[in-house]
Amino acid sequence: MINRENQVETDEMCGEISSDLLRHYNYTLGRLDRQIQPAYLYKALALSIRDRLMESWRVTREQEEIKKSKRVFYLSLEFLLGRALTNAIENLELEEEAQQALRDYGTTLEDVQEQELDAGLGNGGLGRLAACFLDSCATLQLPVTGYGIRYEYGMFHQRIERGFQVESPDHWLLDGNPWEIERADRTRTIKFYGYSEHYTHDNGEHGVRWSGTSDVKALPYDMPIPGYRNGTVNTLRLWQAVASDEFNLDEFNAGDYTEAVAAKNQAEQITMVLYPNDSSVNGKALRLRQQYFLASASMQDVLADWAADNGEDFSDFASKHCFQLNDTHPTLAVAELMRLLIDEHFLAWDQAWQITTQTMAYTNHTLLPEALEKWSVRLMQELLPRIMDIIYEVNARFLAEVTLRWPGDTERQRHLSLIEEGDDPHVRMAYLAIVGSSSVNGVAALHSQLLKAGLFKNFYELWPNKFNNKTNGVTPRRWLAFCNRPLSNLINETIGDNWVTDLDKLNELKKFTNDPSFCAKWDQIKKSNKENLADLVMEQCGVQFDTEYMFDVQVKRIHEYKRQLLNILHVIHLYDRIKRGDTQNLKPRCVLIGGKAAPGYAQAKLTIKLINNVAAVINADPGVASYLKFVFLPNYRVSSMEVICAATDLSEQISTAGKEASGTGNMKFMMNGAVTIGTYDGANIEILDAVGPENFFLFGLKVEELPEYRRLHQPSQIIEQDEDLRRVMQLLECGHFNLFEPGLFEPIVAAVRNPYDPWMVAADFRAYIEAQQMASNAYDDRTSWLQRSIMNTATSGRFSSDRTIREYAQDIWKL
Ligand code: 26W
Repeated sequence: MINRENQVETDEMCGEISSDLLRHYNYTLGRLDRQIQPAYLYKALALSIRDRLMESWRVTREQEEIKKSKRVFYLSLEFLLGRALTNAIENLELEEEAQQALRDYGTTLEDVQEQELDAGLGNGGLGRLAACFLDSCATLQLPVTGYGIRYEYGMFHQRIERGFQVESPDHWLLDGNPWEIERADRTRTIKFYGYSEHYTHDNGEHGVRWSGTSDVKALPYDMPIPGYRNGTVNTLRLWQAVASDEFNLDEFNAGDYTEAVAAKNQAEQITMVLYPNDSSVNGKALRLRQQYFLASASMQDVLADWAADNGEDFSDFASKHCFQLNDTHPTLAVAELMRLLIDEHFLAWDQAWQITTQTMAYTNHTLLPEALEKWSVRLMQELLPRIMDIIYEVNARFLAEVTLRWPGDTERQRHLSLIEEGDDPHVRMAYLAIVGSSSVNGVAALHSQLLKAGLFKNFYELWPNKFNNKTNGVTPRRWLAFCNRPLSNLINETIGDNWVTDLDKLNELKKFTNDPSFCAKWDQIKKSNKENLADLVMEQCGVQFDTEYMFDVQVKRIHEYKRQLLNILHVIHLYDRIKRGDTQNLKPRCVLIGGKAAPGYAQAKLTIKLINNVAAVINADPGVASYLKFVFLPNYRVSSMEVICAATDLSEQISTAGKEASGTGNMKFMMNGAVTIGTYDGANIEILDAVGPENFFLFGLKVEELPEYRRLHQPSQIIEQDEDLRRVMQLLECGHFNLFEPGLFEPIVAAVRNPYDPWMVAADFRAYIEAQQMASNAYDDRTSWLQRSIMNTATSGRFSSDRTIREYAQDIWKL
């Protein structure tokens, strides 16, 4: 056994970055290249930086063990981390030294960071939120650990062929991941299949165990999560599935060794790929396996630590733990914790239930009915029989409570039941999450309101105190300080650098909206950021963006509710105005749309095709070039947003009211001084409130207006009566954008003309066009636009994830 005293301190182990870099390049990576290979230079630098995280990582862990304070576990099927290198370097304040070291190799940090693949272990907002939260927890020095899945393949790579989205696998681990540490000693065993076996303990009591299972091993990999210049390094633990040696024992015994080894694949498939569905459920058994795999591995991991210190005494467990469920995806943790406490630690139901409900907390991220998870009882019974037993018992006891509250109200019982009855009964995962938790929160004020009034109304009546709001936020480190160095330097010169961990300080910028020299610098920085984006657009799309034009940007997953279509209609309208010579007060724009469509979502994929076809017509027309450019930027991801948000003038947040739970891209744009054009939806409402209506282009129907408008909605009549929309629809319907692909866009035309269009595109068209014209006019008056831009940054303090996490820590986690 080696004593701590005998171990060399990291400080002594690490020399200069430059010598460590060389050592890792030659020895760790074993490279003998005459010419330095950029990919290996990145890796050697990453390893040198990781060395510098190690000591703080160990100390953070040890201090937590000593303090024995309450700990929080953030359970999520998705962590959309993006790149780690610059983030780690900046957090450790090693930028200068790293740049210095790289100078010897004739390169820069900016170039080397391009070698790192994004860790794309998430779809969009929900996964990126989890990453921002981890950053804030480390910065606020809170004892929070992330638990997730180490997908072999992350979010697919998107490329565009003939205007269509083409997906390819994202094998991000192929060249290894320098940031992770394998922890084989913490491997867990996860049960599947089998049956519940009832037996009698020695003391005569009744017990249940889950027998006859096919087991899979869960092997954890830890990723360091550094706080901002504070010595704290928290942990994200990602589980990988590995076949157990006993896997397919029968075949081994039958002597079919090679067949049996080959069959290990099945077990290892569990963590092979991230499901690319965003806001629509996929009922595949493999997805259910992923969810249980994460829940079981994580709960076992926590209980093992507890039992090591406290034996079988669970009396203090609830006051020392909190599990935050990122949507319903990890909700089986509720049933799994019950199972472990009852079957393996022999607690009585009531004590186990008290611990479970006291420690679990659930965050809802969507109101869309198609995104609400339901699992077939039949499937669950086969795959997770013991878990299904427990869910049935939770439900029976819960319905008894409902009966007490509303005697004889069978209608209400049916509505509240965790089981949706029918030919093929399903478990309602959101209901399991609500019943099993002490807190249920939405992610923006409006969204939390709508949860109480609609989706979860019955539960709200039953338990009003469980419900609360936690408006989302984003980390100001990645989303301002690091991705927009020039702007953050200017802010530092002007008001000092405390804003990085206290974003409300940005308020002090308000004073400078009338300072001409400050405004000129602000303008200059935006312009140079726009040049960076223009370079990216040229490289990716072959289209020249002019930095004098307004940069009008919508980047997010492609979904009908987000209404990229409305944006396209506006672009076609501008094109139509140019072609008919109505250019009087038309101001030049570069419009950029980016985002991935779920591979099975035909309408979203067709929307991408339409963007590309419209863009091809516009960009090929020299008569249009002095007013309008339009591109679809392929493979939108975290690292592209870092370039995009710093360079945007106008941020498009145009969802149908009541559909976007919060939005977080809206906050990144705002922080970087973009002005929003948006609907009264999600966190837009709070952004509008913070920045003031004169600095925000609001348009469109409000949630409370929609039902009435839906009843009377006659899109074809709107089209008939609105000359601009009529002309736009004519261009679409006559095949102007698909001359050689007849009929291709019929589903899109039909969607706009559908009287039951859920997204109300035609209804908001006129208001949108008018708001766009106001934005154009405003941009034309550059001095006042700059003031608007500065005001957006200055009032973005509320949208720091530090604020959000403080609220979670206080109200839910009780840290
Ligand atoms: C089960 C398939 C599935 C996968 C992901 C269903 C639903 C989802 C998520 C709810 C999609 C998502 O990312 N939601 C977004 O969460 C963000 C963070 O709270 C919000 O800002 C977005 O408004 C919300 O759409």
